[in-house]
Amino acid sequence: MKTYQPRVAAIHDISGFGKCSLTVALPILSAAGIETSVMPTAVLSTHTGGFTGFTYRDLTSDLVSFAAHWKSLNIPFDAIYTGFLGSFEQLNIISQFFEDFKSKDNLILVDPVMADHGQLYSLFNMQFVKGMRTLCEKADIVVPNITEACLLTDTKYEEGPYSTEFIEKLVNKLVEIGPQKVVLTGVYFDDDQLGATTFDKQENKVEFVMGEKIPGFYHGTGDVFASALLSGLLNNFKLKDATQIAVNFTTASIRRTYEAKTDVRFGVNFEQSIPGFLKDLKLV
Ligand code: PXL
Repeated sequence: MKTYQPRVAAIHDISGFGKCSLTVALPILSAAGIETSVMPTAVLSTHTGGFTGFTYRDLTSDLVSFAAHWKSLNIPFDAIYTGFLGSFEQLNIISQFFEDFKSKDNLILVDPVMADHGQLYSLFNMQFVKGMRTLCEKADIVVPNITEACLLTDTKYEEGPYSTEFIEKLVNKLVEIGPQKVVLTGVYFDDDQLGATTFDKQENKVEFVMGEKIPGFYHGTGDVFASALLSGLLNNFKLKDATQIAVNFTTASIRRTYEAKTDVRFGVNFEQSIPGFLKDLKLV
């Protein structure tokens, strides 16, 4: 029987409706056998992608007291996983959190949530992008989409299909920021397949991990993907294999949502893809 249980600090907002951030990260990591502590960065009634009139409660000041309390308890984390941050000031607070909770062999995963489809989310500006780049310097692994990668590396955004040259240049520029590993999402070279590109500085190797490309733009898929990727890594899969597991899980969740003709703002049906995900993780 496996007795060691990895523990993650998940630092994201909680959006009440529209499956993303903590309402996605928590169930996925838990299903993968990982103990998940949460530090909510903001509370919203829905995510900000396509809904109007959402409520927004910024929890910046709570982060400082959360971190101080956790520090006093000396809680060890196997990974620190950040996503949507609620304000510019949170970048500094999280950076300090990394300093306080970094250990010899834990993993800092930064998903630089701030943009998609060539556009910054409504709450962010270029000052935030600069701050996010500084935060990425401290990460072991970053998981941006193409828009975020372009913003972080001062690259002109392009619509796909992409050339391998464009993608390879982008992952090389991302690694220059500082992380040892990069997983770039939303990569496609034709209309049939979509997936991710991985780059590991130590192995100096770019890999392409593809799945089925399903029509439409689905909300929250970046969070589903990053949570599944981290689940794979903490279950001791290598970067490429963990990425394949995350691509399979995200693709299966999108396919169910597409078949059901669900409003794309409502998030994807990842819940009913969990059995296949656990098989891929060799947990069942
Ligand atoms: O899934 C990314 C995300 C997370 N949190 C909030 C968002 C978004 C994307 O729009 O609005 C609040």
